[in-house]
Amino acid sequence: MYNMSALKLYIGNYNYSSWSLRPWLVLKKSELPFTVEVIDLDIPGYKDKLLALTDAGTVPVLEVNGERLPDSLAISEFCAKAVPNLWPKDAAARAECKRVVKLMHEGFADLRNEAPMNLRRRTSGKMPKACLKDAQDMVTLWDELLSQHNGPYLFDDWTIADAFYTPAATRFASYDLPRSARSDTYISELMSDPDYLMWEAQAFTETHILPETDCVNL
Ligand SMILES: N[C@@H](CCC(=O)N[C@@H](CS)C(=O)NCC(=O)O)C(=O)O
Repeated sequence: MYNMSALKLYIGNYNYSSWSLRPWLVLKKSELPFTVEVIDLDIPGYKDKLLALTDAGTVPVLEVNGERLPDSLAISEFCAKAVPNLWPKDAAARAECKRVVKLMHEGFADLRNEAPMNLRRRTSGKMPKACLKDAQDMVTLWDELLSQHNGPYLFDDWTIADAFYTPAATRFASYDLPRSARSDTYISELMSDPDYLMWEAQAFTETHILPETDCVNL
């Protein structure tokens, strides 16, 4: 049995590290106690620090009693094994939820690359076509799921899927990406979540700036 008081999550910058935000939200919702260590990304020597943590050379990393587990989805699965309710209870809904989490974990590359998470940013510049296509596909996915459930989340109650789509929701806000009224309500729900707001408050205090993602206009 794990000593749950010994969980430590290594994350990247609050403002930029979308992969870190996901398991951080899952850990908050799990109510498992954990501590956080920030590794400032993209400064000299950061990669060595990441590689000293795990061979993956990325954050997030969860330290559990001295063992280190990389990858946002693996960490989320770890939490879901420790506490109930992070996946839907119903087997069919759970399978569908895992499918859409996998979609986010592996896909929407153009949205991720062309509209990097940057919580401080607000712009309405023209976005590349491929990025708009990913955004449209995501809105279609959200609208389908929201119409099949009672909301406010993709599978009624909050699940790991909502953690995985929260960084994407912030991109719609940062880059003013087109969305339906239903998806707009969902985005607002995710971005007014009290745990998300705690994370965002940290991002607003960070002083590290990546010029290529922080310029005022695209
Ligand atoms: N599949 C990994 C991706 C993790 C990832 O790419 N993290 C970024 C930060 S958001 C990173 O550590 N980048 C390090 C680098 O660019 O060298 C996950 O789900 O955790």
